Amino acid sequence: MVNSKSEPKMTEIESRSLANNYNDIHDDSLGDVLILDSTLREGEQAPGVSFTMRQRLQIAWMLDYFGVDAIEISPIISPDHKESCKRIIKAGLSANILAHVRALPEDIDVALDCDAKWVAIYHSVSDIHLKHKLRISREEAISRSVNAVEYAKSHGLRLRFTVEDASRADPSFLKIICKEISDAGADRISLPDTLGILRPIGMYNLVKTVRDVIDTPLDVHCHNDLGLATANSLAGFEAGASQIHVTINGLGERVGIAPLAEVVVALTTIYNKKLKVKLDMLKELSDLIEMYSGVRTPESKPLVGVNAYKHKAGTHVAAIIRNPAAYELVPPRAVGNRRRIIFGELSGKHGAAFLLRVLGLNSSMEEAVKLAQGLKRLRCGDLFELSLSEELEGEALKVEDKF
Ligand code: HCA
Ligand code: CU
Repeated sequence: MVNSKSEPKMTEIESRSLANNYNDIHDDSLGDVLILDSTLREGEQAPGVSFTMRQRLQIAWMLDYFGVDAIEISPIISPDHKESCKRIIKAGLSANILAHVRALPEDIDVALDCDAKWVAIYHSVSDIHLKHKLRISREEAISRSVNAVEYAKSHGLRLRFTVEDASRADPSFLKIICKEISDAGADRISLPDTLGILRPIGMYNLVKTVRDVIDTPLDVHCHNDLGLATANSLAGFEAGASQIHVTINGLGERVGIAPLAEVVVALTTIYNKKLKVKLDMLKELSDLIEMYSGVRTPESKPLVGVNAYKHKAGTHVAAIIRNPAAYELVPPRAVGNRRRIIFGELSGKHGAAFLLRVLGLNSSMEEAVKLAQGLKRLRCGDLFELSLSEELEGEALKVEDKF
C-alpha cells in the first residue's frame, strides 16, 4: 500500500480545480453516487482474461479496502467461479457482493447456494436481442423478468435488474418493462449501453426516460466502443442515476466499460463529490490487474498510465519546477503514480539547471543554457527520464530559489 504520510490532502487536489465555472452544476438535485466494480464479472469477459480463485479473492479484498460500494461477480460461469463467489461472500467484506445471473430460477438458485444477499439479474430488452438472441416476444420478456424478480424476492434476496441493451430498445417498451420490474420489487435497475452506441446527451436522455416513470434507484453501465464510456457514465449520473459501473483499467467484453480511476477522479475533482475511496491506491490496483489479466495498460492511460505524469517540453518542465499544478490536474501521489521529467532535445534551461542540481553540480544558469543547447545539438530525441522522488522534487524547488 502507498504510505499514507505521502498522500496529498484533499484540499491540495481541490486547490487545483478549475478557476472558471464552466463545470459548475446548476442542478442541485445531484445526489450521492455509489461505485460498483465489475472487474470480476465484466472484466473477466475481456478477451484473454481469466483470473484464478486466489486472484479473485485478492482483487475483491483490495477493492473493498479501496472503498467501492459494490462488487459484482458471476457464479454461473463454472464451478470455479461459483466457489470464488462463495468465498468472496463468506469473507464478510463491507461492499455489497452481487451475484450476476440470468433471469432464470435455476441461476438464482446458484446465487442462493453461494449465500448471496444481493443478486444482479439480467435480461435483454431490445428487439434485436429478443428476436435474434433469445427468439422470444416482448410479452415473454416481461413475464420472464417479472417471474425472476418475484422468485428472487420470495427468497429474501435484494436485487438489481439489468435491462440489457437498453440503449437500443424501443423507449416505450423500455418504460413498460422497467415499470413492471420495479412494481415486482426490484431494489435497483441497471441501464446499460451494452454496445457503447450513445453519446453523453443520449445516456442522459435514456436515464431521464426511465427516471420519469419509476423511482427505483438506477445504475449506469456504459461500454467504451466509441471511447465515450466515462463521459456517458457521468452524463447518466447527471440525469439521476445513483450508481456507476466500472472495472479496473476499464476491462470488459470487447473494449470494456468505464475505468475505475477516471470515474472516481472525475467525480472527486470536477463534481466535487466526497467519495470514501482511497484514491492513492489507483495505480496499485491498475498494476495488479495489468499483471493478473495480462492486458497491458497503455502508456497513455489517464491517471494510471506511465505517461500520465511525464513532462517533456522545456516550457512545461520550467512550469512544473515552479508549481506542478501548472500542468497536472491532480498530483501524481494522489493516485499513487509518479512524476517524471524527460530530458533530451526538447529540454530547456530550467530543466537543464534542475538536472545539474540533482547531479550535484552547483553550476550557473550560463552552464544550464549550454547543457540545454548541447542536448538539442545531439538530435537524439528523448535521451532519458528522471522519476521524481519527493527528495528530488525538493531539489527542483531549490533550483527555483537560486535562479
Ligand atoms: C452482459 C451484459 C452487460 C450487463 C450489464 C449489467 C451489458 O455481458 O451480461 O448487468 O448491468 O453490458 O449489458 O454487461
Ligand atoms: Cu457490459
